[in-house]
Amino acid sequence: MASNEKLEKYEHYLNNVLREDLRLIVEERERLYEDIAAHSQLRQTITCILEAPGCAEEGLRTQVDLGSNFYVQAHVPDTSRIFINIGLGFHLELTLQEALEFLDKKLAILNTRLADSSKKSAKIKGQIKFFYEAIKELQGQQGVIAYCATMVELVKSVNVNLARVWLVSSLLSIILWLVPLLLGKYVDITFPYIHREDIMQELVGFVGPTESQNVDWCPIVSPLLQDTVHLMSSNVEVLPEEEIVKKSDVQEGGVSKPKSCKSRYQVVVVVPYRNRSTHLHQFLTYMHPFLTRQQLHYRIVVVEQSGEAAFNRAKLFNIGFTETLKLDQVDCFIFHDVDLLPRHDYNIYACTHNPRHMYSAVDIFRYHLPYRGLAGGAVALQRSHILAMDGFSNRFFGWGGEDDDLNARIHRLGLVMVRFDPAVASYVMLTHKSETPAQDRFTTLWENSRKVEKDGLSTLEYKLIEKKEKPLYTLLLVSC
Ligand code: NGS
Repeated sequence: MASNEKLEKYEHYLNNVLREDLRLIVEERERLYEDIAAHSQLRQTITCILEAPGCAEEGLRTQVDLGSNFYVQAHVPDTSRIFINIGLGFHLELTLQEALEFLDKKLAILNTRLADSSKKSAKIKGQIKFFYEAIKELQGQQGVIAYCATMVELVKSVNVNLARVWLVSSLLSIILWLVPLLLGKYVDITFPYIHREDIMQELVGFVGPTESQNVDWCPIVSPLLQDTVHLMSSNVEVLPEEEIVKKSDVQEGGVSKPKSCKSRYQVVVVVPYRNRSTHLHQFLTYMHPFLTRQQLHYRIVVVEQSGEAAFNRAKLFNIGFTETLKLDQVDCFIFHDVDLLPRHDYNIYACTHNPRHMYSAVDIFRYHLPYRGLAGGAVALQRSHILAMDGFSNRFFGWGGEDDDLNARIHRLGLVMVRFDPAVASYVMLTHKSETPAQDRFTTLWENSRKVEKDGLSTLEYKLIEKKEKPLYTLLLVSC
């Protein structure tokens, strides 16, 4: 098929089939959200009536909407029964208890439908992206064909030195190919962020066997999340240890989980550390309430490097991973610098299907990323992915490069790194002296990209000096 014919066909399918399917699914999701909200509200009203003292004897005083913002006062003498709309215009008279049971079943069905339609919409979005990329590629090909044709016409029509035309046109083509290549690599202009409304469906719900069995699942979106962002690097507070423990109900080892419901996500936050006690205190003061508001079941593990050897951030991650698995069989790990604080509660600290670079915007970069493949600061990785890529490299002593090596490992696995919307994945970095980059980091990176010998969890060697469950975190004191 000629490429412009193919292009037309793809564009038609994208605009008339896929976008239409997506519109219908989005409408269906909105209807489901409305339905869920209406049923939840009714459930809450019935619970209130059941719990209100004396309501059964005195009845219920309420207001009825007559339309156009006119209300009349009304009195319901008998609140023991209620008419429920069961669909198709049928209403059923039920006792309040029966109505609650009906509403619970109905809400469960609506939530299952919502999850189905979220899956469908993710699939269609994937297809749209695929066709969009294919169209871009075809348009690129057509551009090159058109450019060559113009050059041939030019040569034919003008009587000039052919060798010079060839030279100039080759130079022009090289520049034309290089500009987008360089822009794409160093400037973050086209990175596909996960939008805020899609975050919940991108998360993978791993829960361990220790999760309480006799309470309900926590809601999909935690009701404790706060929408306003007050955090700035200048106003990060520190609280006494006991106050943090009390505020977030933290157990020994820096473990916490919701009391009233079963968490949907279990996660371990691994923090590499040396000589930054103020930052660690600020981190713990901020992160415990933050993770608690997200209704996560989590543990904070601090891996402290002792001795004089240069700091080896990635090796500390390997140690944190290995030692934590001896405590809990957790499937989701977040490897996190001590000086980074997330500004937004909707930046949920659970794993996504793909590895995730946690920040899309940081105050010190004026809320822009320096380059597209950046994997520093904080990443969320599934246990299976960590094992498949043999963890991190142990060979990066000193500042820099180990995160670029991680990025290469992820690519070698055939995975891509994702990020949340910058409005959500926005961070503050606590101020500190900038580090001197390690001289050999580029050599190590280069060697690692070509090497066949193993380097990672399978070759990890370290000395565990102390392993202790402290009130706010699990400490691993190690020498590398
Ligand atoms: C790159 C480093 C990364 C580092 C990133 C951002 O140059 O390790 O800068 O650094 N890679 C190498 O040096 C090979 S930052 O601006 O956050 O200090 O993460």
